[in-house]
Amino acid sequence: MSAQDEARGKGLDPGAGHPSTVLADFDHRQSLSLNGDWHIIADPYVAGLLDFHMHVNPNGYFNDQVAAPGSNALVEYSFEKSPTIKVPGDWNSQKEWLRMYEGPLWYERKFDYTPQPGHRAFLHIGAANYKSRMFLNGKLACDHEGGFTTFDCDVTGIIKPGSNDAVIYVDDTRMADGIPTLKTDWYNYGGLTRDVSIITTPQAFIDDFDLHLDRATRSVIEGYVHVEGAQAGTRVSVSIPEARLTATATTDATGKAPINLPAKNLSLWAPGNPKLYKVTLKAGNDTLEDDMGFRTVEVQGSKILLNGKPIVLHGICIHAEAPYRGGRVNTDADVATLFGWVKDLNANFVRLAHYPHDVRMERAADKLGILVWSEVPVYWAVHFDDEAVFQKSKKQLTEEITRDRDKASVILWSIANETPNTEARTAFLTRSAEFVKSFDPTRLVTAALLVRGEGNTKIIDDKLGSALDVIGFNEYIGWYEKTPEAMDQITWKIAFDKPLIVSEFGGEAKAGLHGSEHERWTEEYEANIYNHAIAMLNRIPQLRGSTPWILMDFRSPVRQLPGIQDGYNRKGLISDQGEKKLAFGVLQNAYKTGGLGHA
Ligand code: GCB
Repeated sequence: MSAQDEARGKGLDPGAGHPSTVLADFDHRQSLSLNGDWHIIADPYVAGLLDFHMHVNPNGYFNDQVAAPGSNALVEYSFEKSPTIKVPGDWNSQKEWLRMYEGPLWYERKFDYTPQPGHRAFLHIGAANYKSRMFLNGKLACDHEGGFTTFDCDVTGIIKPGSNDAVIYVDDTRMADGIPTLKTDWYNYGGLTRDVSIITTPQAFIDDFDLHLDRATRSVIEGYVHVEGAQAGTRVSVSIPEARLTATATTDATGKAPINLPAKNLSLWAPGNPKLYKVTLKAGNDTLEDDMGFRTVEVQGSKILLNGKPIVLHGICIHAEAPYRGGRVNTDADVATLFGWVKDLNANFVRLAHYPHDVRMERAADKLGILVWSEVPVYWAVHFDDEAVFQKSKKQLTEEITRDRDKASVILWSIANETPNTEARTAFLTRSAEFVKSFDPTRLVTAALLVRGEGNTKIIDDKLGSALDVIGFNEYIGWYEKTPEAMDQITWKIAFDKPLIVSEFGGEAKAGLHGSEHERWTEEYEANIYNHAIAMLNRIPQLRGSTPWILMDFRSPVRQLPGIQDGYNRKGLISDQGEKKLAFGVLQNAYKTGGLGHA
């Protein structure tokens, strides 16, 4: 049991707890940034929450007590006198003494605020890895679990005019029953890794909407607008001024207004035409704008159709690892660098592995015409036989989809990566797939599966494939097994008449290390893997896409070889310092000539 659970059990958080919400299109809302310096206290013994007999400490750090000058009061901490780090930013990258720290850590900062009458305020957290607890002015605002999904805490009742004091407790202790679980091939960057702000909305406001082109005719925008706090019968409108389109509707008792907007002559969003329209949503006193593309995506037999036409996805995997400086991607500059490389590669697709990324990534993909595979960190051996773990994954999927269903670039929701082929796993992930299809029927469901082998035959017959629209598979011939040349002998047996995406392949190379194409760790060896893999994978007739592993080298505690890895997974086409390796050119050329996958 984590200290947070212990505290919850002891009454700090009785009853149903303090849930958070997710505000759709939050990045177009009026907001006050809380980025900048926050005081921190690392608290491995959870002294800020629990006393010496593990009872909830009513004088916990969330009160941010200060002993009055000259008083003799006993206060054994001081945010004021504690060091600061930057938000957004993980703590490991900012302080040498926190480099390997995993555990609870407190953040504190003050800010001025002027509440607007008839408005609500939300504390917005772009991401807090992994469990977090948000306090404002000494009061608990919300709890959250999940290190990569965005969330918002309603602080309307506790924010005040003038100075406010925010205290946030973040615990990145890895948990067996967490999502992800104990072991991952990426660094467990702890803390407030993305933007933090206060968002202001009217009392009744649009908190969620889904507006998409219908698949059948591609000439109607359908979906709904949800108005939180609205009375039944509230008038809602959706308009696209540039296309002279407006639809109106009224909310039902649940706050939902169904939208049906005939839209015959829209310029459809696609990689060659990343057309975004300004969309204006209104409900009562609330007006919200968004920049949206309209397109359809579907599967027909073993083909993927974008706007009714077959498409080949020339992609690359990306971790949310910031180029050059390390830590998590959380700035426009990080995003521009990554997508600059994606464009240079002649790619039209990215797999945002292995968890939801900063919203800037999807916004940039929308603008640039790059298609997106988005994933939740149901990675490797999570506890598939635990219902509570299923509920956690469902919550992460809900948060991810609620945030990003307004982005045309996102076409695939991935529910898992490289999970063990067991009955419990298949039952769990079949439920996930069903949930995603009901929550967002407009996109496709996928997962990255493992491949099995019999001699030179590679077989894709994992039962989970039946629950997916598109089958992703990872293979590492030439790296974890056999040699690059062995790929020339491989034949494929695929049990499904469905589109396939090779969601990973590759090998490691240290940038600048040269040698023969048979010498592991050299750029030549990695390029050799790519050359043989491309030829081998092209023998799969229903291969509709590829996202080799990976665009850039990234930190990982399981990669220890001194002088070569030094704590980094080196399967990047580019080093963490921006040096392109030979394999980059191999893939760039394949994508230029349409040489990987079939329409
Ligand atoms: C995989 C994982 C990925 C790893 C990669 C590797 O299959 O999905 O997260 O980093 O292999 O390098 O082994």
